[in-house]
Amino acid sequence: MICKYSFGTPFETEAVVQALPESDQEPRFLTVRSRLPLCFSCRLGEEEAVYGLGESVRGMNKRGWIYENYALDQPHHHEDTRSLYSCHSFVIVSGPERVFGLFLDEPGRVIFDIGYACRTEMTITCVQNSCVLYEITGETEADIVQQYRRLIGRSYLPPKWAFGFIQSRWGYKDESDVRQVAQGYRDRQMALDGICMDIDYMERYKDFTVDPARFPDLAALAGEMKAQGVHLIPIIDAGVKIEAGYDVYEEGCEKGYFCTDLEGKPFVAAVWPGLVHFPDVLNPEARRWFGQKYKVLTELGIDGFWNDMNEPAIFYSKTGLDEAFKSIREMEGENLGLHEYFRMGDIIRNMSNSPQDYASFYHSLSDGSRVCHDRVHSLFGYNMTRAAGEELDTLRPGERTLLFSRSSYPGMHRYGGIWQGDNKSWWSHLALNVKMMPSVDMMGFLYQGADLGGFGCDTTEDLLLRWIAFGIFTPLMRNHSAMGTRQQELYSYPMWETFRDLISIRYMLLPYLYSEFVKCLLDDRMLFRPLAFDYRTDKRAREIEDQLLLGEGLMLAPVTEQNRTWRYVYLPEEMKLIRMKKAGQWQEEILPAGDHRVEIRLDEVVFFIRPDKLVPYTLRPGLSVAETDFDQLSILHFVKNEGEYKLYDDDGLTRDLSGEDRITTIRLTADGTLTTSGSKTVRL
Ligand code: MIG
Repeated sequence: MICKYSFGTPFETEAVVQALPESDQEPRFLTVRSRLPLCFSCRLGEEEAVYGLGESVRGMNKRGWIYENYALDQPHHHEDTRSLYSCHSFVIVSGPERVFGLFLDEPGRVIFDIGYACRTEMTITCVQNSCVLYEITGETEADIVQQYRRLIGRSYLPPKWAFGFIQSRWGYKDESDVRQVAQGYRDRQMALDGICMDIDYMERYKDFTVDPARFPDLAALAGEMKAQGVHLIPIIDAGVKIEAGYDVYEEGCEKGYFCTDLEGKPFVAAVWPGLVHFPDVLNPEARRWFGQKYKVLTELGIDGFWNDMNEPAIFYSKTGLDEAFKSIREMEGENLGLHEYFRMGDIIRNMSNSPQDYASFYHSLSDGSRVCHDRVHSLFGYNMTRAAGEELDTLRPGERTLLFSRSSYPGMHRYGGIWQGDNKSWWSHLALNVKMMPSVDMMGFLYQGADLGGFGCDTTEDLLLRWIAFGIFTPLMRNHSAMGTRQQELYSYPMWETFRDLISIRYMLLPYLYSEFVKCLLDDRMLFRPLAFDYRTDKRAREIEDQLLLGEGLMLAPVTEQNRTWRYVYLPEEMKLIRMKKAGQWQEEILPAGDHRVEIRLDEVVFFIRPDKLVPYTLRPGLSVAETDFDQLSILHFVKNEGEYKLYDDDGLTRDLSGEDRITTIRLTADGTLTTSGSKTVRL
């Protein structure tokens, strides 16, 4: 059951798709501590865990830290980081006596103190003194997640090819770089489905332009790549460059489609292109206009995009820069004490993503009113991606388009996926990737993943191997790295054959991964779950954060430490261990419930099958999703009595998901009798 309570003057975010009546009672789980500022509190029992907050640092259980939901371009995902790119204000409090969910639909700053000031208390502060609060009660975490997801609507479905391996790097500067990457993979028979094009493909970083010198014929290149099974995925940044003669800029000014300053003139900020205006994506007309611009690229055969810098990130604003210079000039000639010296550094650093800038521009809403950006800050990425998602549906009728965004808010999950932002090539960030998967899933962003190998800093071959070994299970499987860091293409490493083999496992498991993804989407369930959600009464399982459940049949236990060839794995029940080196080659062993010391060498993947579960796989994985055979299947299985699996499949492109013919039912009994009904051929 969901109860809705409104406080202050909430802003209509369009996160929620269900109209619910306002409750006339006081909230049941939260105490209203004060209305100015708007602050709620809730006692936390000793054994209660708090799950959620989507994209955020630390563990699956968020207890013991303070988080600020206010979209931020934050490349430092440290333990003490309070904000990342997205704002996901949904949590579940779960303990032996009660379980309930809280969703705070509020796009201004929301602070979740989860046992930080006081270990046994959670306080939630809405800095703008408004919010719509939803309290969700249910039997289990899964039940609450499902209700939450039905409240916010069905998740985005990418095309099937988006489940293939994607190579990316900030630094591919021209078509010969792109060709070289495709060839690097092809020559070594390593699977590849996409190459991301970062900001250098654009002409002076202008959205919806292609640099004619570096990419003289993008349509031809896209066609050439597609013939090899590779899709090109260009980046789109939030800011539109101010440049006379640039159509997007001129049209935007003329039609009043940019965010404005106090006086009503287009607001000026500086990002990669230099000075820019931001499209006013909160305005439906401007949103339609911006979304239609993607046509420039879809007409060239592009069918995938990633939206970046849409918190929106601001390096500096004109006013901020003037003020900074002024303050520094005032210091000139003065006796520069250490205090002033450090302040000088702060003045420069604080120019980026400054609260003052966010408080100094406005959105024009459809009813003619204006709202200060600060009030609705976390909605920008959502609406930029919504602009793209809505219009791509008309630009590419009948076909799905790959779309993922850096910043997001609930509601955006209907239009695209997300990546987990600028992580680093650190072992701790591999562990963070693992922990963030279920939290982000909870929010409805099923299509998600982190930059495999790490974005910032130099990676190492062993880190990349372990990261890929985990990444073969994440829906978005993308290797991405920052300019200036060590090359991260898998074929450039001495152990490239191992990388090739690990990736082949991904393609082998695609029928299961795709089927589970779509089934979770249709049922509003989570693909990745903490053990705590499925083994609710197992006290030991409730504290495990370095293992994950994937779909109905699998449990993962990745290695996330350097120089380790083994790890402890906890099995809440008897399971079958699968040790795989490449598609089609594995050893298996049945292990009893309890703790196990499991060898996991650098060139292998270990995962577990739960009792009476079947995991279909293809007998013929290809070098791309298109080349992969989804019809001739076999199954990994651990059947003690009887196992049944309903496999979902489709053409990977159509948006309509109905039709009984998409389901193949596979049944296996302990005596080895296999029965199948549906269109697939399945053999043992
Ligand atoms: O300020 O486009 O998160 O994936 O490679 C950096 C360059 C801008 C940040 C994105 C990253 C991308 C990078 N961008």
